[in-house]
Amino acid sequence: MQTARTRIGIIGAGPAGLMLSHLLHLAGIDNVILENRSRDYVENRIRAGILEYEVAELMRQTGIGERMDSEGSRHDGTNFLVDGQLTHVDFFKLTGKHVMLYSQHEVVRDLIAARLAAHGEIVFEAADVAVHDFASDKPFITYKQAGAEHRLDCDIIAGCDGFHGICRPAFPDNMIVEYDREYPFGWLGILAEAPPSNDELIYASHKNGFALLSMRSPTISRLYLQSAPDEPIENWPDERIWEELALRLGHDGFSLNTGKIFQKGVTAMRSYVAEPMQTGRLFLAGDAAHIVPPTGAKGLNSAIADVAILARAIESHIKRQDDTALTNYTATCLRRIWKIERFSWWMTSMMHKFDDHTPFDKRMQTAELDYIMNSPAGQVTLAENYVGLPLY
Ligand code: RFL
Ligand code: PHB
Repeated sequence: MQTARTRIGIIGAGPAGLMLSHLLHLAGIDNVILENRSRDYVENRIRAGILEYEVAELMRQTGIGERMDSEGSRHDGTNFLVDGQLTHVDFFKLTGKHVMLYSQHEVVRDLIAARLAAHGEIVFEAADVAVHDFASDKPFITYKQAGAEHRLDCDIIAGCDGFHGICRPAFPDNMIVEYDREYPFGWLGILAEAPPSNDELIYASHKNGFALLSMRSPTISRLYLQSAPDEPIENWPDERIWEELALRLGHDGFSLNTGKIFQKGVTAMRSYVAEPMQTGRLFLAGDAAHIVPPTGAKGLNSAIADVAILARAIESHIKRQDDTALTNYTATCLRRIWKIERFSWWMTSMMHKFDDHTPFDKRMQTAELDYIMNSPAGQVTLAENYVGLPLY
């Protein structure tokens, strides 16, 4: 067994683990990341696209915003298409803030590059990662790499290992209360070699179901269609996808650019929160503790918000021997998280087709959309949440 020591052992090199490592490094706190996948895998995992205003600002302020500002694009608003009627919601006018369109895997690449340039340690392809003795003040992590067994001693373990990780299941039996909702639909997402058909996103509510037009670059479109949650991908040959996108996104003056589809996948939709997010010296952050349906574009952003809070709390513990913020970590995060859960659930409920809706439910949904799209107060509510609530 090879042994090593660090202050903070971080499990997972997704946005949460990498940003935590970066923030701790800037605060002068030694840390190591253990990731079970390869660097190539995490740098090419296609997921989110929208960064909230304060998340983008955090990237700029911590020296990793350069590529985001040159290769990403600033979006001052977004569009909602409801039964063929287009409404533009101007975030900048309503809130003074914008969002950035910049792929999650680019954020991951920037963070990995920054950590490695600063001689940070990321152990990729770490197998059988397990957490131990976190009820004491001497926790440790064991893992295997290239056949050799390792032990990493630390002061604190950060479980940034996503929804299917090992940290949440390591909590004592019956300690975690789970709040969960599964939606009766999924999103079929594609990447296509097609110039975006619009300069800003279009969220569409159509009688056939939801659709979303997004993009990754001037030549790549990212598009989504509401589908069954367990839809076999064979049910969706390319022609059917383009036909349905053209139908659901269609409106006056719009024409859908098509092209070669080079990535296709179905994502199930759920809302989930685990409480508490900490036990002893083990702290969860990001998808390890909570999941949202992607309609509000919040998953990546709330992972970053958690670790911004956790990094400050760890700094106060290590530099000032003040444990107040660490003790309050769950409560501080959950106040924000439940608002994000509410917004994501609300956007999902408002924009999707529900097969079990009664005629009354359907009219409630229509009235809500009509109100939000046509009331300045309704639009401010939407815009304020979409650009992001304050990080702290
Ligand atoms: P991640 O990104 O899942 O990273 C967890 C990392 O932990 C590793 N891991 C382990 N490592 C060691 N040992 C183990 N036993 C391990 N088990 C797991 C994993 O390999 C991985 O590298 O979680 P994190 O960091 O909390 O980040 C969360 C975000 O990835 C997620 O919330 C977003 O992608 C969600 N999401 C969106 N979020 C947004 O903010 N805006 C969006 O526009 C948006 N769109 C989306 C999305 C997610 C989607 N999918 C596919 C789920 C669109 C889609 C389609
Ligand atoms: C994306 O570009 O992948 C994207 C954008 C907005 C969302 C979800 C996903 O709400």
